[in-house]
Amino acid sequence: MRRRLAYAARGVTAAVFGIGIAEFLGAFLGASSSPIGAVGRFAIDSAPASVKEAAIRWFGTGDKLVLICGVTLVLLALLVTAGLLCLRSRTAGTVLIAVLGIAGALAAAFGTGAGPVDALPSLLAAALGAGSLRVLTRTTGPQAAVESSGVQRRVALGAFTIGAAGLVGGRFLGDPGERAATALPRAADPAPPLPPGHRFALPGLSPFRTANADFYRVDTDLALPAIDPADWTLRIHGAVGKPVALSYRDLLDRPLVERDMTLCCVSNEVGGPYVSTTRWLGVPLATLLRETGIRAGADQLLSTATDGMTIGTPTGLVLDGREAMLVVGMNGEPLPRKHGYPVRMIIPGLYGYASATKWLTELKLTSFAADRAYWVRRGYVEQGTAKTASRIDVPRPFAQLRPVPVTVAGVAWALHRGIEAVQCRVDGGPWMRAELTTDAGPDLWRQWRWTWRAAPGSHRIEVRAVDGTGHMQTGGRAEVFPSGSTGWHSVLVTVSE
Ligand SMILES: Nc1nc2c(c(=O)[nH]1)N[C@H]1C(S)=C(S)[C@@H](COP(=O)(O)O)O[C@H]1N2
Ligand SMILES: [Mo]
Repeated sequence: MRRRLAYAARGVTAAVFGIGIAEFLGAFLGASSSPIGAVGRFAIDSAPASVKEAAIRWFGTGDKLVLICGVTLVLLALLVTAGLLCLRSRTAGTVLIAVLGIAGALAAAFGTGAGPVDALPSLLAAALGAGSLRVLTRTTGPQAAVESSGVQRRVALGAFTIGAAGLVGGRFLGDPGERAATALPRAADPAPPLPPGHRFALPGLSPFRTANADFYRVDTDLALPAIDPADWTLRIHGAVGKPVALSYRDLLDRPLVERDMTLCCVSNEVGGPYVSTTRWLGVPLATLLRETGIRAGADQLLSTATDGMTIGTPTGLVLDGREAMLVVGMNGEPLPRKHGYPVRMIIPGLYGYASATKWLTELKLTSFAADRAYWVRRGYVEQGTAKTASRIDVPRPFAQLRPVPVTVAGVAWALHRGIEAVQCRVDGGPWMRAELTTDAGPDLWRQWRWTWRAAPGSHRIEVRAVDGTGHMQTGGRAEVFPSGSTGWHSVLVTVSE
């Protein structure tokens, strides 16, 4: 038994040694070369849309942590197996470790946004892991004699320590922290003042403007891209008369506009949290695109990010007069890293997967027939128009209430169409008109509240909204895939004396 344990531990030690050194060196090559990150990334990119939705639904923004833990557990099991295999055949154990490393290298090389160089750390991990496993399990020759003397155990401990230090060091080096404080120019065209009465201040109700730290985050990245704005360029090419390359400075030198807008995610379930509102600062995108001379037939604006994400937006919508922007600032600060620093896109009216490219580097004028974006290849619809939605923030689900007038409140949004009315009902009764905050524009959500004379018992409160074009939010339930969820949000509460 002790011998088996020792061999299992050697399998793990050899791999920690190899992966640790590789992760450390990989930190100098960039995020996509991390062997563990590469396998995680591969899992994310190849998982069917349904699995991803389930992961988001069950784990929310913690889905990535769960993924990393899962990959690590599977890896540990395989390494223990490699160690145990060495009891029978050292060659078999070594081969297993090498095969794992090569699989990591393939995942790294072919991952979204990666290239052949990214395979190097995993190949190194394979070589170091396999080599050290052979040394650690040597039972003949000079090492065999000292096996019992503890020398080999010390060698193993040393290898483990070096590997662990590499892992920690690699993490540290690979993550440069929050972006450097860049002072952004003032907007030439500041956000119009929000009308009086544009918000309610109620405990539990989502604030009209979301703090940057609370703004929802959805992306496919395990490690946040780290981009130095000094090295950043945006290429605009494809079906244009005059391709251009712009630096961060070029963007900041243009007249900046500031607009308040709500953004939401196609993965948001009915009543879900993936919707937020902020004050965006950026460059008007339509003007910039027109300067390049867009050619006929370019019905898709395909944007690419450093993480390899591709997002396709209907060109016509970008140019139809809505406030499409290349964003550099959020709520009076430079964009935070997790929201796309240094530059992202925002186009009112569309879900994030069809408009809100973070860590943007490339804009290509093309057609929907010629190019398919990341989520479209995975079955989501090309035209990612955001659907009308409304949410009850208070009371919370399963709240215990007293039979007094209760304030029911929440938010409603229909991006770029605006909200005209919100209605509530209890236990399937008649719909009652909720009170709305003053309309601050069609690109923004509206808060609403309604006073309910709560009677004892268990009750279901429901909400629905009418958009600015007069269309009632549909009560028919639809799943997130392939074009966004629909249905009325409801909460169950209990009222007792
Ligand atoms: N580069 C990149 N941009 C991206 C994504 C991504 O995975 N990578 N996710 C998109 C999706 S699905 C949404 S909903 C929004 C979310 O933006 P946020 O995280 O700033 O809220 O970013 C979009 N832009
Ligand atoms: Mo999204």
